Amino acid sequence: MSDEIVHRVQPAWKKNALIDNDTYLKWYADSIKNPDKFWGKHGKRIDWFKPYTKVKNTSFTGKVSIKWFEDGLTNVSYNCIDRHLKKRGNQVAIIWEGDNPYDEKKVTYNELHEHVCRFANVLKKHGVKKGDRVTIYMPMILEAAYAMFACTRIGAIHSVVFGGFSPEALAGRIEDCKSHFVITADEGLRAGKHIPLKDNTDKAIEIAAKAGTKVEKVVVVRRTGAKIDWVEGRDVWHHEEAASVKPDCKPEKMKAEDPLFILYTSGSTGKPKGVLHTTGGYLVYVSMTHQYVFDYHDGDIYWCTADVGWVTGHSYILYGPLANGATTLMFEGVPNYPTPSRFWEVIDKHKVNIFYTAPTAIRALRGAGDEWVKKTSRKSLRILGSVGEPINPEAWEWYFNVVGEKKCPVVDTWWQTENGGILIAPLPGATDLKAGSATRPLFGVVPEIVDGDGNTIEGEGNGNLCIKEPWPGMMRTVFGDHERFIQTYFSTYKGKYFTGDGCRRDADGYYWITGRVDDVINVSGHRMGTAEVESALVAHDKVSEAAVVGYPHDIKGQGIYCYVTLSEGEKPSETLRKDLIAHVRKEIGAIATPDKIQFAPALPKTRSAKIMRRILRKIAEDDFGSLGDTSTLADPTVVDDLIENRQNKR
Ligand code: 6R9
Repeated sequence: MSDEIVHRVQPAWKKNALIDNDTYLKWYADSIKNPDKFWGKHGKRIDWFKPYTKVKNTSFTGKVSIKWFEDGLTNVSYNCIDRHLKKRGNQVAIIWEGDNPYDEKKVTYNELHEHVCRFANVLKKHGVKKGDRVTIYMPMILEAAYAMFACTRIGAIHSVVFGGFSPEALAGRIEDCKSHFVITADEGLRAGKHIPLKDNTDKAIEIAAKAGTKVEKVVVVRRTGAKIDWVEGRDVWHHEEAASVKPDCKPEKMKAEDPLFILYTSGSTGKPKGVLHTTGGYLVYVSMTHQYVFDYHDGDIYWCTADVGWVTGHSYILYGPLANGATTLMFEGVPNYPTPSRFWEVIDKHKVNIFYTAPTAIRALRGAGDEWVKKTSRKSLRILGSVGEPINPEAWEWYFNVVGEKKCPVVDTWWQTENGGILIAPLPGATDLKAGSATRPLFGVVPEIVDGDGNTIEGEGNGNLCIKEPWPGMMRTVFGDHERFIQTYFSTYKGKYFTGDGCRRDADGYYWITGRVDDVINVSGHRMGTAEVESALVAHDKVSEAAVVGYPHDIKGQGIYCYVTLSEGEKPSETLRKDLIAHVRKEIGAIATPDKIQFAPALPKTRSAKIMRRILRKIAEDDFGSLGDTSTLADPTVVDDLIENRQNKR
């Protein structure tokens, strides 16, 4: 594109950079030519109890099987904690910054070791065994990190559920992986507001029990001291239990392909999928990408603003950085509390060098005005990162010019829950930047752009993004449903992993992600299946049918637009609209709050009764001049009513 803005690598970025452009090109070529040799070498960046002799054993066809380092034995908790103790026992591992700006804690690697060992022993004491699923429903507090590491230490599989999800959503996730253990807190705290996590957990456990999954133990961390209900024999206090067990716990020797964690994510159909990641390949991949994408050097203070409930929190708050012996910052609060200066104040307070956040936050803070940024120093900053959704060039430029004062490279990192770690991103000392492009693939990643008919597009072009070759950090299966894994990711284009994203490759070989091409929407960086919102709506007794689409939203990236057809005899009203919004929040959580609800007497359908979403998207975008062919509709007149009553009139 002619209007693209290029920012060349500055001499200062190159000076101490780990990777320059020649190295990138050479390593990339090596990684593609001989993956066994390349990963055989880089697999040694983590410690192994028993070294691997096999590196790669993978197939993207047939039953799809992905194994890396399969005969090696290792442990994630050992690699992220124990192996650093000799050299950096007294170095701060995690800086915790509370919701309240006066709350902070610093935990050294020695202290982290003891906290994690105690937590692991608490889990063992209450019957958690290797391979068991443990659901973690926590606010952004240190104990969330201890709990995750404790699971990895004893070989239990954690399933972290974002604290913003509703009891119903939590129950579904407990049930799906048959998790008999839950770790939670009395309450969470965000922007001064209290989130009733234990109360939600109690409700979720009841729902899961009705569906046949019995939760046996709940470990409760005290965060706010709020009054909560207590089930004797089932609920235990973390602080009491942790004080009662030994401060040491031997890490379990895990096979490289033993499951590490499950993380539920939304797709275009059905319930959220339990994405399963395993041990060895995942840790090699996240530690390597953390080091090179953020040009991480010993001593850097690193801050990723994600929540541990999302994959970014797993890979780039905890596992990647701590595998590298970093100091990582964990933030309980939100970007605009108490004021829109919060991020920049935290950066100054803790001398943050590397800062990684989401476009939705960047857009919101840009909207709040430059003065909130300019009153802070930010002189410690060296690298800025972005993740979660496409970053529009205006937001990118603001991040670069105003936040980074033209001195810090912006690394726009494209990847997905399924990927484990970053797949496409610039390297600070190597890659010229273009605002809005995730630039080039990382080592071992072979992107392929495919058209609607499955033909590969070479060179410049636009289409659907696939990945042709396996990489060590990728998911291995959908928990409990390998067939769904094959169907979802490997059946659209045979032998290729299909990402669900659209993408353009420019003349320089740079990748520009254009957003999802399926029925997944991205609201403030949170991934949501439109089908999930639809099924929440039709679960309401006054709704007979619903269709949900995304529309462009200045701050959130996409907003949620719902077309709702009411049951016979029901009448549209403001009260019902509010009721439906509350209903969706209850079923899924606040992140799924509908932005617009349009009562529609009928939805546009083809003669084979398929809802024509293309038309609904256009109307939601207030772009009904270009509806395209409507002649295949069973009843073309429904469209007139939809246009007439559209909610996004300009
Ligand atoms: C890590 C994460 C994945 C979806 C992905 C894509 C979008 C993420 C992006 C991006 C453009 C980026 N996405 N990073 N789009 N540029 N740098 O966000 O995982 O929650 O699974 O979402 O997010 O659409 O397919 P996840």
